[in-house]
Amino acid sequence: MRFAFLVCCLAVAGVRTGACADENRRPNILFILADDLGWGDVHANNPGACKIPTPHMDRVAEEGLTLTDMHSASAVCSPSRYALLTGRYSWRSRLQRSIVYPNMDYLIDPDRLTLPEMLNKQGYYSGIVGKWHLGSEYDRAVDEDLPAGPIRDGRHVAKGPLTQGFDYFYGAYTNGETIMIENDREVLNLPKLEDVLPLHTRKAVEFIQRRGGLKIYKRRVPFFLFFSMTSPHFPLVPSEEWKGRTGMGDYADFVAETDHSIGDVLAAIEQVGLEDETIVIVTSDHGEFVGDKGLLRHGCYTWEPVVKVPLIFYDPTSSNQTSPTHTLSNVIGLPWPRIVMLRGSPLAGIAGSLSDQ
Ligand SMILES: [Ca+2]
Repeated sequence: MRFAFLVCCLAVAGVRTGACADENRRPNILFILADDLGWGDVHANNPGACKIPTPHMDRVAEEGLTLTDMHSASAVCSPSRYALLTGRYSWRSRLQRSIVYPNMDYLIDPDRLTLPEMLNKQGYYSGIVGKWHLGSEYDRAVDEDLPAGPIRDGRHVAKGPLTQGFDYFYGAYTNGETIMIENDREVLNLPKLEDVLPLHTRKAVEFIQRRGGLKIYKRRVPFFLFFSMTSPHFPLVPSEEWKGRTGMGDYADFVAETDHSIGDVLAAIEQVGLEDETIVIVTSDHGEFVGDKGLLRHGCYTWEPVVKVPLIFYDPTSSNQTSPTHTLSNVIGLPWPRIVMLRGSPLAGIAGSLSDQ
């Protein structure tokens, strides 16, 4: 299969190869992936019915491009994320159903080309902050020496995001996890799940501040930040500041807090002066899990609300954006040629560097 996702991400990023390459024009890429965020729960997508305030995503949608008929590669987390990072449907891997559980092996073949590896070859510095959910080398669930309580100082993680092309990782391996890992070591055990989203947001902001603070990198080493959020996935754990704020229950509060976190990260981009050279993509690994009326009945099945996802795209380096776009699309590849066409980026110039997956 054509490695469509990577083709298009590079093209979206305006990456060019060969003698005409212009190092200084490569934009940063801020890729924000919510977790189980329903298409209709972004106010800009559904203004007639959505009562949840999402002003930050709405602002990106207003200034950029929205794709209104976008679908995920799967109805659950791990296979969708596998597809995003490899440009390959999960059923081509050994994961034929469900997700990666703690007692399962690491999913991505170490030899398989990933999105951050491709971008790194083009000169990008790649970071992931938040959720991984594609397996790790060790397993606390079956290893009695790895209790779920206090962390083991400096516990080493043999396989994870750093072995798949990311230069930096801060986050957790899955939802409901309070143990944080920085790069390849456990560093913190949070007291409660409500602290996870605020912490990940702060770490994403710090990543941007570090990149923005390095003037030489700002000019010559663009970054790819994959802000892989754990929200608004179940368990619904809005922080104390947000609990009860919408008056519509924990799910609405958690979506509102998710939007607020996205706002913090966007503000960080502006604070370090990178807003004119950073592409922003906001989407979700799949659609709603909770379902209407707060019932846990939709999740995991290929019903439309579960596979239809929001996708908002903002490219400050392009003046050729229109919104919205209603073409039927899938995040594994189909939308990117459309975006490329809208940007006018030369797809042919990078085709030779791609692999069939
Ligand atoms: Ca998910």
